[in-house]
Amino acid sequence: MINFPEGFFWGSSISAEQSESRVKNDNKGLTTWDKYYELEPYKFHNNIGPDKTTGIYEQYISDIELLKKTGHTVFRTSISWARLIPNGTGEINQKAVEFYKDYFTKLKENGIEPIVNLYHFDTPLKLEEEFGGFASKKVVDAFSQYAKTCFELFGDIVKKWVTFNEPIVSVEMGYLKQYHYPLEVDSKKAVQVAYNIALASAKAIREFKNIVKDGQIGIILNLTPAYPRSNNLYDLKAAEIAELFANNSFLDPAVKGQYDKRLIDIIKKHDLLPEYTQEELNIISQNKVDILGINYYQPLRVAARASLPNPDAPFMPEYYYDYYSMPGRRMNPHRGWEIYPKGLYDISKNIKENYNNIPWFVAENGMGVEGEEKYRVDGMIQDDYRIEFFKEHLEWLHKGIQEGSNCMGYIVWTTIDCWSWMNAYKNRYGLIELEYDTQIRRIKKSGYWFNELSKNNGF
Ligand code: BGP
Repeated sequence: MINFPEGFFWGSSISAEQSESRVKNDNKGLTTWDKYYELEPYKFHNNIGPDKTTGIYEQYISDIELLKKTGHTVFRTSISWARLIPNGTGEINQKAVEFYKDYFTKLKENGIEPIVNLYHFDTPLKLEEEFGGFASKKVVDAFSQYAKTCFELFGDIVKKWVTFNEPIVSVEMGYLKQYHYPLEVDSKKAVQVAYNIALASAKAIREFKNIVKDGQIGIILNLTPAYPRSNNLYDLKAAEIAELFANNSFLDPAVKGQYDKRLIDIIKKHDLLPEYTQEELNIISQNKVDILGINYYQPLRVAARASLPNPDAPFMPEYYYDYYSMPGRRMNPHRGWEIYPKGLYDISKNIKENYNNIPWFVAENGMGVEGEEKYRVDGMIQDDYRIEFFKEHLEWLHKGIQEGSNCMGYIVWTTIDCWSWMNAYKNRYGLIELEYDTQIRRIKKSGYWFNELSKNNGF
């Protein structure tokens, strides 16, 4: 039996844009995802866009019953900025206020603590079109105002808050790799957006401290430990730089209140320094996170580059490394991600040794599988592969905790199968199955297993 510390929390994560659905007359504003889907619907798996997703906006009361049946002691979701403030700034949508108040209150009444995130890739379209999204300091201030509104409206109910989910993904996918709107390839802007988001997070934390005196606030980062191909000096150097971009870039400002000098030097060398002021740097250094959420899916394996980079190509972190496909690595073929449970242990050591052992929790960990219907027996999806995936990760996490890591809980991705951006409903991650057309929900074998896990506080 592997036992977790007393008070360890168990739950799952989902996000607003991926789960709520848009309903007639709900007054939700448009997001960048609506725009992207309108422009290029064929880029989304089976042409499914962000309008009809998992229907939580209408079904949250019965969904909370399912959360209870699957052992949730916590549940993480996000507020849709465009639902609450349809234009991103200005008028508040009262229907959204009622919805979120009731949603969060009902969770608590059922013994489930809500962990609420403010931004999960879903910029209100108006702010993107008018100002260029997080590339603009105006949007930094709009975010801080939105955060303040949320703390004032819901801060008496919700006590655990998060400013951003996976900000590096917004930067990479929006400004380097063209998976998220605005689909640009602009390294200078990418750096500006990364800096602006770190600043927006710090400004939101500053608001939080004035309003919610008895809560905690953090940020959720997807950490992908960078492993070198070998002990060759240049492989090691490649991994060091990959680590700086992939992990330190947001960990350092969030937890330490400042950037790593090595990263600044590289950014300077490529003439990519963002616009900043000393006053902003002070805000970042004075408003660090209380807690950290960590999403872990896969490691980042790198090697020294085999060729010289083209000096004229737009800058990418890959200027300094090649991706390395380790022979014999275990893969989740549906998602194309390596499965490496020990990564979670390595993360726990990194946080303990290099980030003051700050209290943290796993905020996402999971396995997306395509075509899960084929595993249905007697009406239930027998997702033993997912249970194995969780167990292996939990074993390594447990080892990290035994060695002193300050991990407070394990939250998986995801609750009910949800809409995964361009992959839409291709890969299913849920503890609970969604029959998309009818919106019927059924608990999977992993959901019942998760209930036992939570009841026993271990397995
Ligand atoms: C994380 C996101 C989630 C979720 C998950 C699964 O990066 O925070 O929103 O989507 O990954 O990944 P995907 O949906 O790309 O398969």
